[in-house]
Amino acid sequence: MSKHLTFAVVGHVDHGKTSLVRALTGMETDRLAEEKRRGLTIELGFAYLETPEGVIDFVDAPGHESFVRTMISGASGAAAALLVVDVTQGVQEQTREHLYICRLLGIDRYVVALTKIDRADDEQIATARRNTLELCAIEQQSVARMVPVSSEMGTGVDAVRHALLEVLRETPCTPCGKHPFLPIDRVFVVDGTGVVVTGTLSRGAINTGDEASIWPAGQDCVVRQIEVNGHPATTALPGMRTAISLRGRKIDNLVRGMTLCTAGYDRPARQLQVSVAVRDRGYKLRSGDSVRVLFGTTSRIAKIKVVGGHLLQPGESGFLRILFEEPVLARFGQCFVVRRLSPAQTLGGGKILDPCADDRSFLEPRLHEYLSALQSEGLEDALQIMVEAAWPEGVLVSDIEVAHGLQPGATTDAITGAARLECGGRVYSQWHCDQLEVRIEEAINTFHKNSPTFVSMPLNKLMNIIGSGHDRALVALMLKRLQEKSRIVINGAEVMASGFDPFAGLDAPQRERLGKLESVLLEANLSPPHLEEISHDLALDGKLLRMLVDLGRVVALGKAGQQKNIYFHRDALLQAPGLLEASFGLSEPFSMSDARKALGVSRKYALPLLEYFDRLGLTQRTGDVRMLISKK
Ligand SMILES: Nc1nc2c(ncn2[C@@H]2O[C@H](COP(=O)(O)OP(=O)(O)OP(=O)(O)O)[C@@H](O)[C@H]2O)c(=O)[nH]1
Ligand SMILES: [Mg+2]
Repeated sequence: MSKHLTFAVVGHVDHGKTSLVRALTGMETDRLAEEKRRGLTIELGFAYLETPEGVIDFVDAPGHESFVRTMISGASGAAAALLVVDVTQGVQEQTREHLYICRLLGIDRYVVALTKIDRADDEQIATARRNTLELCAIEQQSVARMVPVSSEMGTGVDAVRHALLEVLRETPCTPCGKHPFLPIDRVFVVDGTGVVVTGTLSRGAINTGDEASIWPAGQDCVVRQIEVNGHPATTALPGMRTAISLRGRKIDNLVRGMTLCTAGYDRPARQLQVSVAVRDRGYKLRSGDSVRVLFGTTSRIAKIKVVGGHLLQPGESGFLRILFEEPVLARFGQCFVVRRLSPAQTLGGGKILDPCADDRSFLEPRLHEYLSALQSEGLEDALQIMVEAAWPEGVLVSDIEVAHGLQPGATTDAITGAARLECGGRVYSQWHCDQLEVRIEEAINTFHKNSPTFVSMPLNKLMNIIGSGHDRALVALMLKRLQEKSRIVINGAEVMASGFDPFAGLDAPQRERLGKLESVLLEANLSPPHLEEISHDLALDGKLLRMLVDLGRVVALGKAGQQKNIYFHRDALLQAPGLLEASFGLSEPFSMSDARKALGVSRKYALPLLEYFDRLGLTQRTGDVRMLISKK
């Protein structure tokens, strides 16, 4: 696909922007009757020039000071500017303001057209050239191409075209990426086609048939047809002037300022965090000020808060939190302009560093550091600050993707760098996770120390000790890591330190009683005595019995729904299925009384035993009979 570059055509009112676009392209961009009558551009105009090397798009902006907002919405999609200066007047107020705005919008490729040379002498042309160069120097813009032209006579038009082409040639293609973001600058209805929206695609590719969302109208719609520069296309790429006809519900109330995007990726927010530079001649920015904020084709009144202070003086740079009444949709890295409400004046601008800053209170202590990292494109550092500040909650992967303009899926590596860990769709700081791991191990060891006769620690107890703020999935992962390092043993809902010897804390008489208890139960085989019968003889301590149960050496059984107070030795239980198999094989059903005989026990033991085998899946009950289940 050939190259595309959009030029914003900017400059003071009446300096000849529309005439130059017409001379370059043969297209008339002043379409409104009022524009024709007053000889004044009011709305954005669109034209293009097809060349063998690619397409140059023009967004013809109005020059009148009353329409600066319209100019901003036109220029915000452009990657280059054609600055028009009438040599008979030289640099004027909107020449300055437009160039300044272009700089704020991140435009750094220019062609300057010195127009109306048919009405000026050489000295006027030389003065206009000098003044313009001075202005460009002030605005720190290098303008390599400055072309004298008369749109009226046609002189120099080819030279302007040539200069534009050179810029096109020098401009690298914009990376494509996913998730289109199209600030809408025009909406109209075409008979037989329906609703059409246009704009300069600022991110991602759009294909016919794609599903899209229009924000804030919220309608889900489908891209029916795409038109790029008057030609049908199947795909539109970033940087292209794009017209899209839509199919969908409730798309008849769309207006400029809305954005076509992918549902579920971009997120509207009431707060943005931005870097800002205040215009050096002009006004201060103060926390609490109401201002107009413009980005893409969006223009809203909002309140500002200076991050880490109250005031930014003219010429100063800093960070702002911008608070809107209603949510707005912005994207990471998008440029914005901030204007005074009355009298309307451009105060400054910068870049949107956090397009969804609604829930960022956790970042507050490190906000300046975080925004500084983002401003200097230190994504790695910014991510690290974010996840550290978000401990112990962590940050959703999808939040990180949107906040930092990352592509979903493919960026997992970037998100989970060496110092971060992903678990359950959230990202955590590795350092904090390591600390958590240490705390978990300490908590288990402390439990063993304080409760030496407990073989293991219930996980619920562990969760209570390490704090409820931790996600269970993260704790589970830390436990798994400890288990992989053979530091702990997990047994169902219980956990124990690997090196823990539950018998180490017993004194000699306790050990003796424990040994006796085991041998009594073992000897009793499948008909163990009732506890009361032996507890007196053994001076039995409930803790000792529980230890054997926790260790799995003794199993407590009882009738379904009743207390489990019959204690079998594990080794005795292990023999039982073999006894049943010897009597009935795998195919012969047996009743309770058959089982009693085969096992040599009374009904009191047979019932809990068979129910236990049912639970283990060793036997299967059908009515009054059971069968052994083949383990093959
Ligand atoms: N003689 C002469 N007149 C010109 C030239 N370019 C533009 N004009 C005239 O200047 C007037 C303003 O031209 P436009 O092209 O409408 O100016 P503009 O910058 O688009 O004005 P706005 O969009 O309203 O800011 C018109 O009457 C044009 O005919 C030129 O090169 N030579
Ligand atoms: Mg015009």
